[in-house]
Amino acid sequence: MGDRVELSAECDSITEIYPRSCSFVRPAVANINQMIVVISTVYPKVDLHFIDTLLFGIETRGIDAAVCINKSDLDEDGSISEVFDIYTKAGYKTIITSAKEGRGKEELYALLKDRITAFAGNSGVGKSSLLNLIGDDLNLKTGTLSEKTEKGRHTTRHTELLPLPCGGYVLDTPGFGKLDLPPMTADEAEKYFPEFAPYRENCKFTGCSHTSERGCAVLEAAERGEIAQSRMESYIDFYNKLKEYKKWQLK
Ligand SMILES: Nc1nc2c(ncn2[C@@H]2O[C@H](COP(=O)(O)OP(=O)(O)OP(=O)(O)O)[C@@H](O)[C@H]2O)c(=O)[nH]1
Ligand SMILES: [Mg+2]
Ligand SMILES: [Zn+2]
Repeated sequence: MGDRVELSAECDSITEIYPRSCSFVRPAVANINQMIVVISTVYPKVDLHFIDTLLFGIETRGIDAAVCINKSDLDEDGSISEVFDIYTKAGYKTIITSAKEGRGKEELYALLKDRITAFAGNSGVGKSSLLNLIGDDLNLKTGTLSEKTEKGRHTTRHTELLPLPCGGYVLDTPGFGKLDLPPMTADEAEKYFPEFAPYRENCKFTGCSHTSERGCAVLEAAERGEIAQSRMESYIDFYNKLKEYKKWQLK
């Protein structure tokens, strides 16, 4: 969803599909300039590793990423502020919303204005509900959660491109919970963790992998709490997984 095409004079067929400026397999979208990763800390509970995989994939496409923590009305144990700190510290614009109570509507609106944005995240986090909050007439179908698993029921089945009253477009996408890492060598992974940038020049060894070296400025920053522990763990996991990639998988 999101391809730019040329139509025949009668507008009944596609005569050309233009090259994509960026494209994703999950969610299946193209030519967007921003992706908002929607999280809920309860029902369904956030999986930080999955969120980091999503953000990593967005970074590799060179488009803007933002984080939206929804269902703030259900926050009982303060985990929203923990997650907020993790992604703010990582340099991502992070907002807190409640589609149920209308919290964060203005901030979300400001983020979407005049841009082409795709929403991404697990099923049941409230992507469609947030869009209904923004565009009063959208009337997107929203789902219930499975009582047994507290997970979403994959209510949105297809990606929908919606024009916004404030200017811009937004793509509502079906939720998903698993994602492969984009193919690259392990040494490239550090580029896609924006919060490493101020530190990586100061590592003792050139070619430092930031996974275990002595004198690694990135690991030291994590030690001091300037880089979130969960982000560091995701990075080390990605690095090790990418090391396992075979040459043919990098093509
Ligand atoms: N309490 C609360 N419930 C919410 C909020 N946002 C969404 N929900 C509920 O969460 C459930 C799932 O919402 P959806 O908007 O369908 O979630 P989705 O992310 O679009 O899910 P998929 O389409 O399956 O990917 C529904 O029962 C919503 O009413 C919120 O801010 N607070
Ligand atoms: Mg939906
Ligand atoms: Zn290092």
